[in-house]
This record gives sequence, structure tokens and C-alpha cells, in this order.
Amino acid sequence: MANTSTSKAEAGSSSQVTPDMIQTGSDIPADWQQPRDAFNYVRSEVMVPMRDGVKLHTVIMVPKGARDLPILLERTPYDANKNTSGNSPLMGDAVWSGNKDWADGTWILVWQDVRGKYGSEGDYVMTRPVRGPLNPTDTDDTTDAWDTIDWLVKNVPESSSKVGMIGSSYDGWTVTMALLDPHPALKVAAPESPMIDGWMGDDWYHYGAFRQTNLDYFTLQMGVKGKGEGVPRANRDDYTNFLEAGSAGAYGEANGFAKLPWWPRFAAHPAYDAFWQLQALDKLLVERPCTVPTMWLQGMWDQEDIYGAVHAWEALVEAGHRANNHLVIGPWWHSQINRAGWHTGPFKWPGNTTALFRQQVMIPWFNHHVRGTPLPKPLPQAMVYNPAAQRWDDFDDWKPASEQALTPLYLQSGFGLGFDAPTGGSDSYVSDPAKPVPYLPRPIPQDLDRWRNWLLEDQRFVVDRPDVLSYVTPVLTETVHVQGAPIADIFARTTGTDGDFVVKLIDVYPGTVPTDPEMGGYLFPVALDIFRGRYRRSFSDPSSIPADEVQQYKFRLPTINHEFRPGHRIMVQIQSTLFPLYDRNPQTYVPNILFARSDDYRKATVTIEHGPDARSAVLLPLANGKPG
Ligand code: PG9
Repeated sequence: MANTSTSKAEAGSSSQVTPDMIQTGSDIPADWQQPRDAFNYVRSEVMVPMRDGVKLHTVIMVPKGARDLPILLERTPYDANKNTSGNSPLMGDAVWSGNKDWADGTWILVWQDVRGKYGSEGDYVMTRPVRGPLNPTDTDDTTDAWDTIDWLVKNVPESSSKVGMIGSSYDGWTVTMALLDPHPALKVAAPESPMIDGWMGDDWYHYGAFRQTNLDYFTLQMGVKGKGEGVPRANRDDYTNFLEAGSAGAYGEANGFAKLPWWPRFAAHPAYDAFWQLQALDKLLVERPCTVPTMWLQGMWDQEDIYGAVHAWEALVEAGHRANNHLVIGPWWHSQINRAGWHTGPFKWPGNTTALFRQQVMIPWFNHHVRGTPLPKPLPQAMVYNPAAQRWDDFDDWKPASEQALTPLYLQSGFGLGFDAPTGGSDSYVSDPAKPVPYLPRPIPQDLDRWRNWLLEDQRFVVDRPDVLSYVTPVLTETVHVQGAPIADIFARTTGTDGDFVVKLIDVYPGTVPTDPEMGGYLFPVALDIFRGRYRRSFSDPSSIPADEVQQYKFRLPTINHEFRPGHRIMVQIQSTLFPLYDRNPQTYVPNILFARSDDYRKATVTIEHGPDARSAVLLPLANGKPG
């Protein structure tokens, strides 16, 4: 009984509602801050005013107790908060991988959203052209960088008033824009895989062939102010998705592109007209050269912006500005410099190539220019990784492609390849737009890892296709070292009135590689690119191809530093499609391939000539001259 009465008393008090139990407003307070006393940095978000009154969202991380520190600035369309949102008390843990080495307490780190994206005010314009004919406003990313640096050096008391800029891809483009009229406080810069010319060889086109898988980027970037969605897919295999859509234009318009202002502006300029010419940053850099020490950096297998850094550097060198411009080509895919660099495609490197480069070369060089600290060794004019030797090669005499001496490696009868001039012959294939050659083994889902590594894909997956011609040397008895940009020089006939040419320079590994068994027989494409035939005479004025007449297709392949070793062979592959990355050429001449109709796509017989008057070749810049 005693037990029962106790329970009743307890039940009575616990069933009573007391005032502290009742919450009347929201459980989320108007303003709450996590205590940050233990943090080793102070993070703030500010709206920095530009000259036209528009304010740009800027995140600043200052190491606690900092005095007289340089500022590292990155301007991005990809969300300044995203790179700095880690909630760790340690600055190095709070930032993304690309900044960890910089977050050691010796730099003030600043990220800014470009105009119109994420937290920034104003209108967003895709890679906003410089002020001038394409941009009638008073601002561009050159003035925005200038105004930002001006504000930072006046308003961040812990700063030494010296600024460095880094950033990859679009962010490399913003670094390059800053260099067109640099603020005096900008002391050093590294455009990493910058987008320099969107038509010639970076994100949108390669020599006029449209990179249609980038259509996702249109909706991701311009669908909403923040992060948009890519284009929805009905099939797991993009080969099917793009084939079923027909043209790239039909694909875009089926997915609501007509309402994106950039689409009609973009789609009306398939050729290299003023729209593209006036945005080409290599040309603008030469018109407005600066003295800021600059490291032009890119990946050797940069699947997005393989053209930009090397062409910007070459243009500046050709114009006499070698002294303050350096070139770095690392063994990396696009933007890998900001991630781990232990391996790339099938290659395992002797160490973390990106971290070692950042820690041993890049950051000491930045420190030298903002703090005057001595360099462990001077930065060479060019550092180009040598993948076969697995080491960096340093050059103080690396030549722009225009100054290269070239040795032809000729296509020969019987699908041979060699340094002796061919005696004659030709080979044909049927290019069928209904069965284009895939750029990766199918299925081709949206897979970041496969996309990043596609330029290193083993080409055995296409070697047996009848529409892929493969020419190969005998087994090499001495090293053939290609140092520079190979040039494809192809003489061909087609039964169509337009057509594309894809040329791949391939290192054929021996059948077995005891030290690395997975490389046995690997067909490693050391340099490849695509060229749209209508532009063979002029990039700005396309012309139809006269059916069945031999024409020359001459175009530059990506820059390499590759040793073809004894026991290996060299192969050249030629084909007409690289799908669905590149849109299909209908092979009948139409005004704008983006809007080709289904009955424009026709089979064509393509004939590759090998001499004596039409000697197709790949012209090689050889480090040690012609072998033999
Ligand atoms: N390659 C991307 C891009 C740069 C500029 C314009 C469009 C796309 C990027 O990675 O930022």
C-alpha cells in the first residue's frame, strides 16, 4: 500500500505543466553565434562595394593575432562560402583542399563571389567580356578585382597590403582578368587551368567542334543564382541521350535553353567571329601586358581547359614578356593542382605531385614575391612534367610552338608510321553519324572520375573499329622524345561536304610490362584533339568541303614532354567523331551545325592520303632530333 501512495504523489507532480516547459516563439533565435574563442582564425563575411555601387559577397579568414600578412584572393562563380564552410577551430581544416597548404597562419585568405552569383549583388554574365564592344557597362572582372583589392588593403588592418591571386578554371579566368589592369598591390598571380579562349580549345569548342556535354554547365550556372541543376537524363548512357536528341541545339531547346539569355547569344556564333575573338584573353593580355610575376599553370591531360595557360604564356613570350611569365604543365587532369596528385589515369606518381609542387615550388615563389623570402632555387621559365621519366624537367629555353623545329612522322602504306617520306597510297573508312565513335567505353554515365581521366583512356576500346584508322611504327630501339606541341597535318578526301578530323598520338606499351602489369599493351593517348573541317581555311569564315577533293587539315595538338621509350611503338589514330563529348558533324554543309536537322546527317567515305604529293603526318618537336 505504501508503495501505491508514493506513486500517486509522484504522478501528481510530474503531470503538472510548469512555465519553463512552454516555448512560445521559434526555437531558432534571431542571432546565435557558435562560441569561437578556441578558433585559431576569425572568419567574416562582408559586402565589398564596387565602383558602380554593386556589393560583392566576400569571405575573409584572418589568422588570430595576425600582423602584416599577405592576402591570397580567389574570385569565383562557385560559392565563396563553400570553400570555407568547415566548422573546425583550425583554419587548415576549415578550408577546402586547394587552400589547406595556404592556411598555415601566414596568409589571410579571401574568397569572393563574382557579380550576380551566390551572395553577390548585380547581374551575372557568363565569363563577362571586358569593357568594350561586348560589354557596354563600366565594370568587368578587371575592375571588380581592382576594386576588391583596393578595398582589402584599406580595410583589413592585419594585411601587409600585398596580394596574390590564385584560382583554377573559371577562377583562373578571373585571375587573368585581374592581370589586364592589375591593382598595384597585386604582387603575384597563378592562373590555374584558366579558360582563355572558349572557342579554340578550352571549354566550349575545340577548333570549332562543340563540346556538347557542357550543356549541363549552362543550367548549372545560369538556371539560378546559386547552384543549379544539370540537364535531366532519360538514359544512363550519355551516348544514347545525345544520339536520341539529334543536334546539340535540339537537345538544348528540349531542355528549356531558349529561356537562358546566354544560349541564343552563344548559339548564334558557331564560328570564330568577333564574339569569340574579342573574348580571347591571350590576345587581350598582349594588348595590355603587365609586370606582375605570373605562373601559368595547367594539367597535361586537362580535359576542360588544355588550351588556355600554355597559349597565354606563349602569346606573352612571343610579344617579349618572358621575364615575368612562367609556364607549369603538371601530370594532372583539370584543376588537379588543388587536389591530391598521387595518380592520374593509370599512372601512379612517385609522391603526391600536387602537394609537393604547392609546398616546394608555388608557395615559396608566392612568399618570395609578397615577403621577399629567398627562393630555395629560382623558378625556371618552364616546368613541364616528364611522365615516362616520372620527374619534372626544368627549362629556361622552352619555346612557344611558333618557334619549334618539327620533324614529320609520316603515315605509310600498310598502316605503317615512320620518319621516311611515304611513297604513296591512301586508306578509307566510312564515318556514319548514326554510329559515332565514343570517347569513352560505353556506357558513358555522368561520372566525375571517368570524365577527369578520359584523356588518358586506353584506346584499345576503339582500335578494331572500321572507322578508326591506326598507323603504327616498328618497335622503337631508341627513345623518341617529343617536347612541345605536335602538329597534325592530314591530307584527306571525303564524299561529304563537311567533316571532323580527330588525331591521336599514342604511346603503344609493350605487350607485358613486368614492373606494372596493368600497363601491358596499353594504348596511351599522349596528345589528341579534334578539328572541324569547315574551318580548314579560316576559323571565322567557314566553307564547305569540295566533295572528293584532297584538302589539308592542319592543327596543333596539346603540348607534351613525352619520351616514347625503346620497346614501345608510336601510333597515330584518325577518326571523324568523338561522341558524345563533341557534337556530330552532319557531314553535309549546313549554316549552323548546332541546328542540323535529322536528314542532314549522312554517311561519308573519308580517305586519308599518304603521299607522295599529300603526305599526311604528325609533325613532332623532337628534343634530340630525328632518331636513327
Ligand atoms: N571548366 C569550367 C569552366 C570555366 C569557364 C567557363 C565555363 C566552364 C570550370 O571548371 O570552371
